[in-house]
Amino acid sequence: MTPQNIQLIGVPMDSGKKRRGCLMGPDAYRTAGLADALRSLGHEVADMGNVAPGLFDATPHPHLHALGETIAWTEALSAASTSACADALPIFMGGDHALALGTVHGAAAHAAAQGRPLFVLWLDAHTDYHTPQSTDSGNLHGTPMGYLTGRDGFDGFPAVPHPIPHAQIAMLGLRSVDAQERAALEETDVTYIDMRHIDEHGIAKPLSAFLARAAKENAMLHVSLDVDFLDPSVAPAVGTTVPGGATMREGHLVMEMICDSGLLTSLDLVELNPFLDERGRTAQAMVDLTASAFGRRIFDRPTRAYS
Ligand code: 6HN
Ligand code: MN
Ligand code: MN
Ligand code: MN
Repeated sequence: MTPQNIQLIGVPMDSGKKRRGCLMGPDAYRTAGLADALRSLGHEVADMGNVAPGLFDATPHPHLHALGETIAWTEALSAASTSACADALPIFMGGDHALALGTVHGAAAHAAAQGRPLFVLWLDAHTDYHTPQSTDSGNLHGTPMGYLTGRDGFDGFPAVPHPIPHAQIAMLGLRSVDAQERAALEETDVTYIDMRHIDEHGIAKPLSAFLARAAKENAMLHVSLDVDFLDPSVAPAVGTTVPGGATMREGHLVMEMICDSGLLTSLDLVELNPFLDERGRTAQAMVDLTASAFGRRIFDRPTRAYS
């Protein structure tokens, strides 16, 4: 992989759900050595410190958890993402998945200014396609895909002038989809690849088709990696564990293929809750996956054909 200019941006955002702990995520990635892992692969890496939200109205909403704080984060992150995308390849060290409300919003503005489409790869057990009206939990980390595709109902949030067309989105690793999300998504041409599909066909085929489509359109690619994409047996440090997830090798293969595509322009690492970790193993797993996306290889040349 050609050397990249990477900015690490800490996002200690914890407002997207009630259970606390994701605010410790950025420091867990720093402690696990993310910057040095990327430098050892030949990249230039700058740790830009943490983003903070502006002042916000903390009046409780009857249904939505921490609405005012989440809106303030979205505004701050959108601006931070647009400017980081102009200078470098940003890695947003979360923080919960509500941070994608802002990071993808900002990346979409940057892509639009470049006249290029933005493709989004959502690696998650969940689709996160709720609106503030459809969510049962009131946890806004379940809504970024709904917001970014331009669904109605996000009053108070920044307008979405560049909604991501569903055809430019792939969701991979799905195994926990609420009824309202399923009904809405089935009306769209989003690419959803659930665990059953992965079991039957493998993870490589549907992913390479999506990446080929992005390459053909000269797209920018935002990847949003939720810890719960992985099976909880290898990544326990997440509040929303769902059994039956991707193996560590499936995770690496996805990241290696992203690297080979040369398409990656921004990355979120989300939902790590260090309070729930076991001796840092989940933080380490996320660092290792990130390294695979930036060129870490078992061997540099492919295995020779047998016989
Ligand atoms: N995540 N669908 C559930 C909800 O509360 O709306 C779970 C959301 C999980 C959020 O994956 O970042
Ligand atoms: Mn998620
Ligand atoms: Mn999830
Ligand atoms: Mn829900």
